Amino acid sequence: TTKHIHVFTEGKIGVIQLNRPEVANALNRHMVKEIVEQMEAFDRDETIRIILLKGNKKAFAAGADIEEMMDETPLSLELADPFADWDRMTLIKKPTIAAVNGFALGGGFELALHCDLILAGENAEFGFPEVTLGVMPGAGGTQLLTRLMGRAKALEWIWLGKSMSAEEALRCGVINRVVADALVTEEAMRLASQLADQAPISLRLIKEAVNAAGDTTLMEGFKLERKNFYLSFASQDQKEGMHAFKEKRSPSFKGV
Ligand code: CO8
Repeated sequence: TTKHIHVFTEGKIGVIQLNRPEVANALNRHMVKEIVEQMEAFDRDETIRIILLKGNKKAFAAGADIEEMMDETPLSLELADPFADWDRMTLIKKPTIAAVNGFALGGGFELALHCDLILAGENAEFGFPEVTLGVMPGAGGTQLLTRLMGRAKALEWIWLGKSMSAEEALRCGVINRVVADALVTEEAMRLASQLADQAPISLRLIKEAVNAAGDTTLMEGFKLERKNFYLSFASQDQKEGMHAFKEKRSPSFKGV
């Protein structure tokens, strides 16, 4: 049983809805643990192919819970090691999508950035206000945003603690799509279903290879890509995909 998230499935899509509306979905540690544990459970669940995270109309998540954080000390943080749970997010193998309405700030923005794809409503706001609190992003924000938009822009945004609109985030390559606010969930579910029809093993091997691109030399990246390409030929779905093409029908992928 979960306290701060609401979990449900729709077909092959596993949905995690952040559910602390009274504090704009501010993330306390327990909530982050619940999110990660549910992502891992969906990752292991053979009936689930795509994981979708969403908030509510007002906020995806307005950051780490400031009340919980205010009395921390360097040592209490070192011992609690809150970022160990965030590291677990980077190990999720299935595609993850963040559907963002309203605020995605601080840790909330970082949570979205930990997802593979971000779809946002036109009035969504992304930003790192940590600097205004006398701290800085801690759950990967400086690294993830810089990889997406480059050093100059990332520094400016994070230094000023300013929010960017969904349009700006789209233009800077930080998010994938902007849609009308009222259509965010619907469009995210549509995108998720399209992905759910693709060969799961291909999606998984592609995610690993694309992630390596940000983190390795070109030659190492080519090698990993090639190994994963070979590995895809171990799947029944490779036979199914190619036979379906020959037989002029749509493939039906099983994830094996
Ligand atoms: N933490 C705790 N409570 C919050 C937070 C938060 N991050 N954000 C909002 N709330 C609470 C408010 O205190 C308020 O509570 P109450 O009704 O009891 O006063 C309630 O949510 C509603 O918020 P507002 O009344 O302020 O609503 P507005 O529409 O006026 O404003 C905003 C919404 C703009 C989102 C505003 O609430 C705000 O600026 N919030 C703080 C945003 C922020 O600074 N986030 C960054 C936090 S630092 C961080 O994320 C570090 C990440 C690294 C570690 C991650 C580990 C988990």
